[in-house]
Amino acid sequence: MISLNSKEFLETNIKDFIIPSEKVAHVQMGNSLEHALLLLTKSGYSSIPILDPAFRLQGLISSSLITDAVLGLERFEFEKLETLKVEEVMTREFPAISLDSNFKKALELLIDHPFLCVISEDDYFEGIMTRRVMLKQLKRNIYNS
Ligand code: 2BA
Repeated sequence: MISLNSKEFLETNIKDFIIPSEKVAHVQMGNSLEHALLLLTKSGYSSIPILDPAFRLQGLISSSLITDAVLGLERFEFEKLETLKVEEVMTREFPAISLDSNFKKALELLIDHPFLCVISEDDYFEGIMTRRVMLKQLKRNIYNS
């Protein structure tokens, strides 16, 4: 049966639907690109958060940012993987939402971003809201299943 209570759905708080920080693969400030690439490769994720020692969100690092950073004029300069740090290559251009956000805000941002970082007022990293979780909830709401 198809049912869609879009108002209620869009007003739902994201809090109960995030992947909590302890389950999110991440790297620390000061880690080398080699370490980040290893984690990205082994986890299978294409982009992951960078946190400082106080667990505050600082940026995102992805495999493509890393390969671009070590790309020289004629070849990949893989030796740079050891010397470059994640903070030299990370992006700060991504949206972050708070635990108070609702599905409407998350849905709009998830159109252009595969996941959203969820942070507290003092930038403490709470976890991520993924496209997969959003689509699952949307399907559930549409089909009532
Ligand atoms: P991607 O790594 O590009 O992954 C795209 C989709 O592929 C994921 O969508 C998921 O459905 C699947 N996938 C990729 N790697 C997976 C794995 N190791 N295990 C299970 N499924 C995997 P979403 O689940 O919506 O995730 C969206 C993005 O959120 C991912 O993009 C990744 O950048 C990030 N992400 C998701 N879960 C994460 C976690 N536990 N730690 C760190 N980053 C995570």
